[in-house]
Amino acid sequence: ALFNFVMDNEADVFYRELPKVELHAHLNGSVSFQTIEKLISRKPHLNIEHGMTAIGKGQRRTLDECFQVFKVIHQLVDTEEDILMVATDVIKEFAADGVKYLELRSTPREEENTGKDVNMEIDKKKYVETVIKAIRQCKSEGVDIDVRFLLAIDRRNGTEVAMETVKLAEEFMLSTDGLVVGLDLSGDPTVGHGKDLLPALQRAKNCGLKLSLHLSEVPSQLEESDLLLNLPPDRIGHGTFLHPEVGGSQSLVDKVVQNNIPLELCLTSNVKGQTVSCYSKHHFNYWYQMGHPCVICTDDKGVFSTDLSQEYQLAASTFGLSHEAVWKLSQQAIDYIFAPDTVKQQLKQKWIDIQPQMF
Ligand code: 6MZ
Repeated sequence: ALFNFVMDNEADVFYRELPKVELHAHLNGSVSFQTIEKLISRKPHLNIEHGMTAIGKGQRRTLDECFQVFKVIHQLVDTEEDILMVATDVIKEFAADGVKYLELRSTPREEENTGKDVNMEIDKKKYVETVIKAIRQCKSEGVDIDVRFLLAIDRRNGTEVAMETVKLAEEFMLSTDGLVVGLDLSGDPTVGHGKDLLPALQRAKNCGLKLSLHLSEVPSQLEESDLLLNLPPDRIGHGTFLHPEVGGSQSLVDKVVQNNIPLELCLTSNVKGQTVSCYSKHHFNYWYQMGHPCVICTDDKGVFSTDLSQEYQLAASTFGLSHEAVWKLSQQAIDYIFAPDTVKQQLKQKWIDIQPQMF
């Protein structure tokens, strides 16, 4: 039973050594089994077990149940010390998996921690500062990964919190010398409506923050997706139900194609969260066949018991991609990062340096 939560499989050497770009990773969904163990030992009074924080091999949950899992993890990660440890561990784990550039996203949270130490209180600003601190610590330790940060807007929190998050992102974009590159819109897709968040998202765009929006993660969001696509966003998370074959529409597809908006695709997340019935039916196939920009991502590597190497291998084995095609896929992802062109050039050089050892 224990093995269930460690990792589904381990990817082959090619996929582990493949240099990779991760663009869709929620911090608190990316907490590994090992880190969860450390958190549980810090908070035994919560009576939380591993089975409550991850979805193991062959298991599936409804998307709704997935959101219950995040609540449990948030209970375990509620002090500055926890956030620092979680962020540091997650960054080092991505680096160990061959990820050379990572955009982490997380929802700024405030925690009162009443009844405990006064200095255990955390506000949203401190939350962001703590993630930034972890990024800087890893950098100073020489961890071989370039990490950027997206502040996440949880759609269930409505208009005002969204605007507050955008203002926080603006502040940090200026004060962190480019570590904060943009915003994510996420949270339970069945709660709230995108139209309430448009002013905040528009403001973010106007001040130079990049936008990655969860779009059509569940069916019947045609109207919302259409509104959000008019911004347009810089990248799309999931986009599972955009195309007509699954109840989307050709006009949504046309907007994505005309604006050349890359899709962040998370195979295991969608299969385990049951918005996609099996790997072979994943919409990666639809967009990839069309030659549209696609980036393979993990979403929540802890919750879904996976890593980026495995996701590349799953895409390759499901859709018959050669090693060369996989290499190209990981290399092209560099073009869709939110960091500036100088960073893209550095990464492209890294891929050139590594390539001869891979083939
Ligand atoms: C939408 C998701 C998500 O922000 O506390 N999140 N939002 N769809 C998904 N598909 C499975 N997976 C994660 O990380 C956890 C939060 O990320 C968002 C949810 O808002 C979740 O509470 P942070 O670091």
